Amino acid sequence: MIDSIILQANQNPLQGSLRVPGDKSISHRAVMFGAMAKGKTTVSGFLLGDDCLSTISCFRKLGVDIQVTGTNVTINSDGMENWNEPIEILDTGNSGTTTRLMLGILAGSHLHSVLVGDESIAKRPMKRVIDPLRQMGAQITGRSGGQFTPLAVQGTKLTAIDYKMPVASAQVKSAILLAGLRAKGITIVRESEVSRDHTERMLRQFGAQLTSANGVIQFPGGQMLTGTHVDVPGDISSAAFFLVAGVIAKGSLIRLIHVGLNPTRTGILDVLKQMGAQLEIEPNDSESEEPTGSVTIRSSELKGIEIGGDLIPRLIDEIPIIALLATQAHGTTIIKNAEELKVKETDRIAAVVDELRKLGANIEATDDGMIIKGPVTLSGGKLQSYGDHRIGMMAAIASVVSTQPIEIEQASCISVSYPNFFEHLKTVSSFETLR
Ligand code: SPQ
Repeated sequence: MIDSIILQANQNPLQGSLRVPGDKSISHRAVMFGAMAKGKTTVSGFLLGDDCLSTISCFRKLGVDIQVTGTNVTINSDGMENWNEPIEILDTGNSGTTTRLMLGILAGSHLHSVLVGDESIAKRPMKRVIDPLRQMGAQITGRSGGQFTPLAVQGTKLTAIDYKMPVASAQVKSAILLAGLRAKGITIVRESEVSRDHTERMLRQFGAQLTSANGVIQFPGGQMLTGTHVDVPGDISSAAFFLVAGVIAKGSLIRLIHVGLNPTRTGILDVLKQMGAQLEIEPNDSESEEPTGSVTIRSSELKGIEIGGDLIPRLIDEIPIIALLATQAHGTTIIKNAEELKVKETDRIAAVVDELRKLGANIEATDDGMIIKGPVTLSGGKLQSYGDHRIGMMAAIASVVSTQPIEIEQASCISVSYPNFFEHLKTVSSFETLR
């Protein structure tokens, strides 16, 4: 099977308005919370990406009734205490979020279950989740003492812990909080750098009591969740690819509507502003837990900046596309404190540096990030996605400024988070697919 796509170099302006697909982090959580809650949960704007479909498939194997009609999902559940013990393995596919959050959920259940993902998941560190869960009493075994999938979970009674996070990770925080739902006592999580807070917001939305202030989250165990409606906004991590396309392709104007503007996710907007992008943000008036709005971007002259510290968790998934952005900015961009990139779907520091260099970028890897000097005219060539959706989309967006066509190998991985990415790219450009 040929799994590559060739994009013609397109140096024409990009124009148009897009509604990017639903937020991946929120879509996963909507299904997980709906399955844990008692009653009916309805979800609109759900992301039909491969990762979120893996989450649905795992809960169906626990006997939860989940109906999908377009981007609407309905979950009917009698609560997690009525789930069935799965007779099949729970396949989490390429999804780190599914794997890590499921560990927290299953640890305090009454079930035995086995979690397996793809080759990339098998390499991603699970110890960071399993260590605190074991402190709560969880019984989890797996390869290398439980560091890697496949992982077997024997659900058991848990006790709350007071946990200081060693890394900024929403997945670790969420796994502990979700285990805390079933634990005896008050679970406390302390973050030195705040990671995305969709779990905290959604726990409240499903009726739970939780406090969060100054990086300390306190969550009393033994609470019941009640089914509700979740409206999933567009994913700012997906919007980021078109924001960058719009700012680097000369003469462009792109508007993105109904995008999530949760402040724990909007680091990309801060970076664009600091680099000099002409950006308009119009927040929507809404009662919803998750802030949303429209963002309009125009092509702009950009300057290099330094990106690090507590900004990193607010844009961690956007760093590949920020690296491409920096190749078009005047001066030097330094990205630091981003060593977490090494344990994503692939080593995103190595992948970004290797692939952008193939196009002629002036970029070098550091221990915790990269240094990029610009502006550079990018050529074309054959790029590898490494099966990582964000690297694949970075390569595709490079075609809006490259002088020659760009071929992307293993391009189908983009459907992990953005199944209609190429249609959207076509909508805003006069881009043509050669194969
Ligand atoms: O789910 P997965 O595979 O880990 O997805 C990624 C991505 O690029 O889409 C990371 F590879 O996003 C993570 C993100 O990096 C999704 C996430 C979440 O939904 O809680 C949190 C972040 O990961 P972490 O390790 O910082 O908790």
